[in-house]
Amino acid sequence: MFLTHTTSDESQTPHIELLADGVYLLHQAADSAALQLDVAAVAGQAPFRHMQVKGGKAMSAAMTNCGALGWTSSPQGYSYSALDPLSSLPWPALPSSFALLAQRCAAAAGFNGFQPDACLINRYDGSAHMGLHQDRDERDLSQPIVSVTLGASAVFLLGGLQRQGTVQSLLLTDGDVLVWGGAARLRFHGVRAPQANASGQAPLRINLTLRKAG
Ligand code: MD6
Ligand code: FE
Repeated sequence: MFLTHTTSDESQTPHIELLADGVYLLHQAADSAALQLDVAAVAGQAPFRHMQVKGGKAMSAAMTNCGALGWTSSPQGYSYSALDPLSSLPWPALPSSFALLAQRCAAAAGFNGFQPDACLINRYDGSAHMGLHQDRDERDLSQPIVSVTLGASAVFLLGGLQRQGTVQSLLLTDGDVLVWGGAARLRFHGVRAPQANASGQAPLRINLTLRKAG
C-alpha cells in the first residue's frame, strides 16, 4: 500500500509518495531540460565512458561524475576518487542545480541538511541496464541518495536487503526523483533498459545519483 501526501505549496514540494520505509518518489520534481544542459556541460569536461568491473567486462550503462568525488569501477574494484582516471583532473564541479534539487528533495523526504559531494551520472541507451546491486561505497550510510531520471522512462527494480527474494517494479519517468535512505539505504536495486517513447526515437535515459560519499 502506498501512502501519499501533498503539501500546500506544490512548487516547493511536489507530490511525494512513500513507496517503502525510506523510499520516496517525488513525481516530476526535476526540471529535466535545464538539468540535461548541465549534464551536457559535465560530459564536455569528463566524457561518458563504459567502466569495467571485476573480470574485465564493461558495464552497459555509460558513466561520468561531477562533484568533489566520483564513483569509479575498474577490474580492481569500486572506489570514490577526487580525480577522473581518464584525465587525471578533478571531476567537474557539482552544478548548483543538482545540489539544490537534491537538498530540496532530501528535505521533503525528511533528510534535512543533505550535502552531496558526489554525483554519478549514468546514461542508458538501447539495451543498457543495471543489475541488482547495493550502494555501499559511501562512508556515512545515514546519508540518503537522491536519484533523478531524465529522458526516457525505465522500470526500476526494488529488492530487499538480500540479493535473493522478491523485487518490486516501479516505472520512473522524466523528471522523477527518488529519495533513498534510512531503512532502505542498503536495499538491492537495479534498472531495466529504457523504454522507447511514442515517437519511436531510440530511447535514452540519464540518471543522476547524488550522494554524500566522503
Ligand atoms: C538508475 N539507480 O536509476 C540507477 N542507486 O539508473 C541506482 O542505482 C540508484 O536510483 C541508489 C539509489 C537510488 C538509485
Ligand atoms: Fe544504485
